[in-house]
Amino acid sequence: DALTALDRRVVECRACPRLVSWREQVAREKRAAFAHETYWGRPVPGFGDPEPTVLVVGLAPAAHGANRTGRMFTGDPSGDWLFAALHAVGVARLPTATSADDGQELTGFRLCAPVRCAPPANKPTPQERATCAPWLDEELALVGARVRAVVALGAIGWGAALRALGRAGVVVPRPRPRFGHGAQARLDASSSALGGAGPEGDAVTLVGSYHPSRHNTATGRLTAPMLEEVLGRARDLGAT
Ligand code: DU
Ligand code: SF4
Repeated sequence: DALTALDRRVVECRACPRLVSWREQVAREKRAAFAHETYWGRPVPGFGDPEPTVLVVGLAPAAHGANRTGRMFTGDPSGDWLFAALHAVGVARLPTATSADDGQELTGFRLCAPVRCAPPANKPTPQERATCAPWLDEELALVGARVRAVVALGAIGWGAALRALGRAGVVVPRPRPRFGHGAQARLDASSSALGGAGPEGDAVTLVGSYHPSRHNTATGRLTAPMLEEVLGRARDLGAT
């Protein structure tokens, strides 16, 4: 199908020289704990429901997480938190995500990233973000028809999600809605292929969460109940 065809093209992408060389270097050198594993070392496609009502937008694959396992948020501490919370709110089949063939499945939810290759220091350049944006646009065009909520993980995910929604024809107000944990912005989607008409009209609601990176979870800035509250809210928005 069209989504499979898109994934097949995404994983062949070599448009960003710095990221191609980094993702492949990490895959060669590995981390001691994964010394005997074959790293994916390529772009990571979206994962989850092919007809989602909720999209979760992160930042980029982790060098030893998705860049190792080949599946979004799979095999790193951020993903451990995210999948546990997705399971807690009833949309993930399993509470863990360890490898691309672990049997994990999402219902109603889909995970995607505005940058699809692992960047050095988790920091893509503005040019790399611009180069990768069309992949997210294509994915949104294919899977967006039922999307009622978008969860942005972190301020960068929030900005990337707003820009992608804007490109898809969703109305992004000025000044732009501000990121915060639990922040919520209802955006008019009547001029876009996203959203579909809910009881209160054609809209997509953007919801912010602190990113479940170790920096946030280890310091207690983000707790499991905080993440579950946001994901549960998005699940309920998706059901309207
Ligand atoms: O081939 P497929 O059944 O469409 O699944 C591809 C891939 O996506 C598989 O790893 C499960 C996942 N997935 C999911 O998480 N949620 C769905 O509703 C459908 C598929
Ligand atoms: Fe291609 Fe995106 Fe990877 Fe750049 S980051 S090489 S555009 S998949």
